[in-house]
Parts: sequence; C-alpha cells; structure tokens
Amino acid sequence: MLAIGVVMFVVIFLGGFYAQSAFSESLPLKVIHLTPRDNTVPTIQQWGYNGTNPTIEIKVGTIVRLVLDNTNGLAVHDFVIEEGMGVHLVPDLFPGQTGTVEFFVGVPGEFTYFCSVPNHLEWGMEGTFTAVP
Ligand SMILES: [Cu+2]
Repeated sequence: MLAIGVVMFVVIFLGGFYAQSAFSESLPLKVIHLTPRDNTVPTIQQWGYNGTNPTIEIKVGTIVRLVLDNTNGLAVHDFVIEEGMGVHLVPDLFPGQTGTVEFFVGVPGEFTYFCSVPNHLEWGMEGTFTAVP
C-alpha cells in the first residue's frame, strides 16, 4: 500500500510529468541519449550535454526514456527537468556509468533541463525541453 500511495502522490503533485509505471506501455516512446561534455576546464558555460545542450522537443502524450551516458565522463552528473516537475535521474552517475530515467510528458510547455550537481548548471549544463501539444 505504501508503494501505491507513493505512486499516487507522484501522479497528483508533479504537474504533468508522471512515473511511467502508472501508464500503459502502449504509449509512444521516445529515446533520448545525452552525453555530458566535461573534459574542459570547468569555467562558465564550458560544459554541456552533447556539447551543445540540444533542445529536446517531445510531443505531449509521449513517454521519454532519457539515457545519460557518462561512460567517458570525468565528473559526477545527473539530469533534472525543473524542480517540482519530478524528473530527476537518480542516483547521480559517476564516471563510467550510464543511467536512465523515464517519464510521461503530460502537459505542453517549455522547461529547462539541467545537471543539479553543484556548479554544473553555471558551467553550462542546461538546455531546453519543449513539450509540444
Ligand atoms: Cu553535471
């Protein structure tokens, strides 16, 4: 019952981004691969996902499988879409690790994705996630 309660909490309070397990697997799935660039001296705006922080555009009603490949990374990283939206790849990925977070895009809008490891956003790890109607 605790697990069901937690799922219900997530569904009710996360503003449109839901845990995949609460939904049918027949929904469209979009797989996104990101690789942190962190091999430069960490100064303002020198780091990023895929080097260029690509804008990720996803149609509402899609399940996203976000794969963060830190295989060749030099630092710890994660992936977050705006605090309060409930998308957070956990645990943080150490160098050599790959991780996945899946979520349902339930509402249209423009959001910011970023790395929540201290200083990484300031060093450039942020981009735009657009959910299109
Ligand atoms: Cu990072």
